[in-house]
Amino acid sequence: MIHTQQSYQLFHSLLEQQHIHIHYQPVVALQTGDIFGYEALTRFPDNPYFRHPGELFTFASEHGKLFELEKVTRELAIQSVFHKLTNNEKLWLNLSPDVMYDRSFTTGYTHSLLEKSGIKQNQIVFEITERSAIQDFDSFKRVLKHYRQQGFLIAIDDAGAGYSSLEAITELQPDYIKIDRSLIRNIDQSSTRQYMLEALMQLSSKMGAGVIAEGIETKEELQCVIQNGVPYAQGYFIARPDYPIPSIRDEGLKTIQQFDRSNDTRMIITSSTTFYDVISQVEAFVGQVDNTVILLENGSYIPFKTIIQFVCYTQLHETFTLQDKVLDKLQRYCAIHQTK
Ligand SMILES: [Ca+2]
Repeated sequence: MIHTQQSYQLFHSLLEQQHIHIHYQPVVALQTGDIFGYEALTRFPDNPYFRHPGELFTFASEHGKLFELEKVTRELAIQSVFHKLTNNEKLWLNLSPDVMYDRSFTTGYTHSLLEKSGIKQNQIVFEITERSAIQDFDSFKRVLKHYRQQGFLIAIDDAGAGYSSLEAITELQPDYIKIDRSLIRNIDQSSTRQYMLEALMQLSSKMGAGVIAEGIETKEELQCVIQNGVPYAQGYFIARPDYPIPSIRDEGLKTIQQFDRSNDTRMIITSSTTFYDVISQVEAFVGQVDNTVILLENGSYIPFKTIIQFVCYTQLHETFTLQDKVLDKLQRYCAIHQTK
């Protein structure tokens, strides 16, 4: 009881005397090594009652102070970063579902805070933590819709850590999926973890969500996630959370920039590229999926590459002849499809 009272006093003094501060951990784009944004993480001085942020947030939640604590940390996170954040960079803010339900969260002070700081809504990603608190997906989806309509983005934290995260991903259709560090640890040595990553990558690409691998601590883990086509990553090997905002560690940057991408399927279409060139590239790509087949109901199968060729040719054959230069036509073709 005494312990609780002292914890309570400490909690309030942390909040009121502004002992809480924010560290920022970079999220890096794995194709280029550019910084994609930062996750804001709560920090406070060493003390006998709260050893790490998780304990502080649990205490706040148990004593009805979570909203207050998250408000302070969110405001600090925006205030301490705004003069450093470029237009292309995003800011990930951890948020409990409970807080998003709270009416006073929706009153728009986040807006006025953003207006003052010059950060746009679509630079803010609410990172949903503590999925166990999402009891009712339908009502939570309505809450998220409210934020989405204002331009905010949504990420699911700790994906792959348990069944509930898969449910959250499919139900909530987030803009970003953060792969839990438990799945990333030693992923280079575990084919099972790589299969799980692959499955999450497929799920996210079907839903148009970006994937961020969290907790990268070794060069081998970083190489493995690049190899698996993960677009973004964060972790100690790339940069530790810090303030002022840290840059990417040399070793991490080197690993990203020197990664051998020669096996990647990519092509640059210039004004002299012909449709034949594009088809050749597709042929090269389908060579990589030689063993994949689509099973039919009657027990027969069609090779996956045949399906890709079929789709390509039928969609494009009326638009192009093989000798056609494609850049201009392709741009028009794609524009037509985007507006549909
Ligand atoms: Ca997080």
